[in-house]
Amino acid sequence: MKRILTIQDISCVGRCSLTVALPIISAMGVETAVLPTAVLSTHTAFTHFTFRDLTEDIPGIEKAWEQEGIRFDAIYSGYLGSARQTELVAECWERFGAASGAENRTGAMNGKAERSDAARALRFVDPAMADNGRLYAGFDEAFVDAMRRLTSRADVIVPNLTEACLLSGISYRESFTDAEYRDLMKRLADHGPESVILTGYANSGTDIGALAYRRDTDEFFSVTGERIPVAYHGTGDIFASVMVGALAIGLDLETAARLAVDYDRLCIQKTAEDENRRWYGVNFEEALPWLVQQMNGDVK
Ligand code: PXL
Repeated sequence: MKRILTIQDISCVGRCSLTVALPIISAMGVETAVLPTAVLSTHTAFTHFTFRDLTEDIPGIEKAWEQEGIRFDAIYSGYLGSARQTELVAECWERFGAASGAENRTGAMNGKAERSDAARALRFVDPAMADNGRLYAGFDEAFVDAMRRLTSRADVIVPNLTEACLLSGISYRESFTDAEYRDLMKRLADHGPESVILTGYANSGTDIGALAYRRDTDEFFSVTGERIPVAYHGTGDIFASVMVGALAIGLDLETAARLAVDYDRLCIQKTAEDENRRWYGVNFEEALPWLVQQMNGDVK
């Protein structure tokens, strides 16, 4: 069984970060280890919330894992609480993601279905820090710079449009032409990551999904579905979780993106149908049986 380490906060209520990544990646048949970076009462879009930074606990956890010889097949970071924590993610890549043989990575990034056991861990970064043209509460330019440094060393990054603009230095606007999207994606890949997957990509009035770019083949592809005209919090965390789970088991980039787009859409649909829905998060739980079914047959 593959093992992913996910590094992000635990927001006790609000269906995001670890409370989303754990159930989803586990349901995909992948062991999910966690490194919680902070404990919050809810995510930061609520009016009242507590935030306990766990940075001080991380070096001790790392040391104990090192003593145990623990290794991961993929290391996935999401929402991080400080610039220092971006450095700790890179440290985890070195300490728990090293190749068992020579430093090499084959497979998902080269479009092949298999990664050799000797490959180093997949470095997967969701630069969760902004949406709708604005940074989330508590982040500043220094954090954006730190996240840029981290993404430059990643294999795969999954920004939304606001994050992509912040990382590439392009000013945010709601719509881009196809040529502008391509320029944005290439700029991000030029900073380092092998693959860039832009979430919330809308190429027409009716469809929405993801736009992907692979630097090794200089190829773009998009994966979209019909847009459900609602906007819910937490869909980016769901997308990232499915993507990394799928890549960890060796699915190629396009299959992983298709699965993530379709699952996210189903979660949004279930939420829109729910008369008792809450204003935060999506009903990803009700869509889990579909995801498990895909893992048991259709996509493998
Ligand atoms: O969904 C991203 C996310 C994760 N964790 C926390 C957040 C947010 C977005 O607002 O506040 C704490």
